[in-house]
Amino acid sequence: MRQEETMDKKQEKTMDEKSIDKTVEPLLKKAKEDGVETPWDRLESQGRQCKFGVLGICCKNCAMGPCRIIPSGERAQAGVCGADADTIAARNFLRIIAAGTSAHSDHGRSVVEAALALAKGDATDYEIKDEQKLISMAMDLGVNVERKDAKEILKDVAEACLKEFGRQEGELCYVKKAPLKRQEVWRKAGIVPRGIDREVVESMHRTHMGVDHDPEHLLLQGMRASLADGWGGSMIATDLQDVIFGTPEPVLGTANLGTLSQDEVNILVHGHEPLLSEMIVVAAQDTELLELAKSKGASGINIVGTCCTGLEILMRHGIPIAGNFLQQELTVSTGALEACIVDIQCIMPALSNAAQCYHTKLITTSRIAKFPGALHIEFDEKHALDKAKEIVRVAIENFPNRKAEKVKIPDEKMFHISGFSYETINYLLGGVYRASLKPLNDNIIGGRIRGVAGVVGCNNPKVKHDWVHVELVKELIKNDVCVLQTGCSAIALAKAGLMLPEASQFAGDGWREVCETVGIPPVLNMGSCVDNSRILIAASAMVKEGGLGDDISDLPVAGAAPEWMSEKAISIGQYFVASGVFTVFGVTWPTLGAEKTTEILFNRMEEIAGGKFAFESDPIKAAKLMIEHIDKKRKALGIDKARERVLFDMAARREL
Ligand code: BF8
Repeated sequence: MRQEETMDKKQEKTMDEKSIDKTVEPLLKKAKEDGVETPWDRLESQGRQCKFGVLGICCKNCAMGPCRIIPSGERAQAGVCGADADTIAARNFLRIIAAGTSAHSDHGRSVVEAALALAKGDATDYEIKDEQKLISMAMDLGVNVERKDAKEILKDVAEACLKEFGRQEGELCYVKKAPLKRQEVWRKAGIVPRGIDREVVESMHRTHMGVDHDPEHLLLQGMRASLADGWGGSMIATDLQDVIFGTPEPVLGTANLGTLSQDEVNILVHGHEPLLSEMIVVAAQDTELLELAKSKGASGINIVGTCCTGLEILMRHGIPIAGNFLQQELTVSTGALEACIVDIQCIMPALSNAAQCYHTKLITTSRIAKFPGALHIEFDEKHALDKAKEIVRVAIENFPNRKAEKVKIPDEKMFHISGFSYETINYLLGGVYRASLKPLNDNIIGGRIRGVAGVVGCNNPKVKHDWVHVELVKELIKNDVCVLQTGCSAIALAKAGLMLPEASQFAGDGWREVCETVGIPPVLNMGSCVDNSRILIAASAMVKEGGLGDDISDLPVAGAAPEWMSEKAISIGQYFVASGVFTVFGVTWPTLGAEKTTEILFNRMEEIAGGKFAFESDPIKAAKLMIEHIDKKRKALGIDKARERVLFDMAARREL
């Protein structure tokens, strides 16, 4: 369905149009009976949504407005200040990126602060789990490691990271992790980020009334701000989380609401930062708390996650993932949650009302995020485990309040293999001593693998929950495309069973042979949304490995966010595009009312940065766009000849 059709339609959906997840229908019915509203209900009660907002051509940046441009051209062609549709849409787009960048990067800053506290001996519940990664961070940040112990190095690394946020001039250190040619592209376009905070502040300044009005100039700043996210805040978050909590390795996990327990204390962790959830995992194994749970009639403590906080503890500990973004209120509606612990981002304000319909305690924990009606227990990294125990205790004490007649836990539970960090993929392909992406490149050149796609992002009740993700990914793997995933998209595919090695039966012959030989699933879960930085590093490593050009924009790769909803998704999409990757968005596109601005994003950006956006809401058509792009790049590399079909004998397998 095209954007114009979705825009003109009231958002009423039959149950079949709402989700492919079998837990959704029964729990939507239960939620209704219990008086809980869900995003699907609220979308319906919105009626027709604002046409100007959907097209990106309304402006409320000053009190002469709000202004809107009438697309038919009969009336207003400019806001009161004279800004036309293109200026308004470009300004709005830049503000979206600034918000997304700040969310990822402020998360990164919290991790840096915790790391600094650990290094100074003030956060004694954390430890350094990956010293090798710490050393490699030190190298990238120009930190001298000689004659220093790990904590001293961590202190200097954390302080160097803090400088990346406040840097006023020059370039972010991590820019140098990109291929040399990519760095030159950015320098030539004038979009190398200086400091993370500076790019966000400048974006807000430029979009204030009466400052920057040239759409291309505004969108160049959008690229710069987004690069401060992908190659700055997000990458710092991923790297330091790996240092403190360990770099993920393959782990067997379970997904969906069947992971909730009938007879244990159920605790849901939701949000993005793993600083507290890591400690909740530790607290749940505390003997005293387990005894307390038993004394309250529970057989144990069951931690489950949702969204990116859930992915963080899934990737490192195999903690079950109960669902993705659109399932958060449904998880509460099971009536089986003793506590829903939230930190930051992607948490529906409506959770507060949902929790009040049951015995569930909604517990907010972040200094910057409070919800009316929730219990606030503020997290503090200096007393991390004590805080986690306090929160788990509240959940346990709440167990006797669970009402059996209000509990409905669906059976759906799917196994999956997750934990594919960049380092792990390197190791799986090349072994301990020769860890490298060479086998990946060789198989792309040889044609068994057609290319690589990053499929990421959210859910959105405007489209059938999980369906767009699953259909898009199935089409890609069927066409021999290796799929890397993060965020709620990864959770969708885990629930659908595509993250098991046996799912390689759904892949084309070439990608299936490689998956079977290496023993990996055809769809690889790389983690949370800040972990999209792992995909940037993998793409850079593919370039450095050789044989596939000398820039990310030469690679046969593409990206997609088919069910996106958040500003962070646009920021991610923009840093992929600015890094040279063709990236397709579904659902809706926020500049379609502005022809010139859309033209810059969908075409001109390719001339500037080698990547561009596209909008396609149909998953099969989106997959075809990505495959066409991959084939175009294969042709440019001269590897588009008929792709060989070789049956592997043992010698060939050993070589691979
Ligand atoms: O950062 S995919 S709904 S949970 S924004 Fe949010 Fe979107 Fe899920 Fe994680 Ni990412």
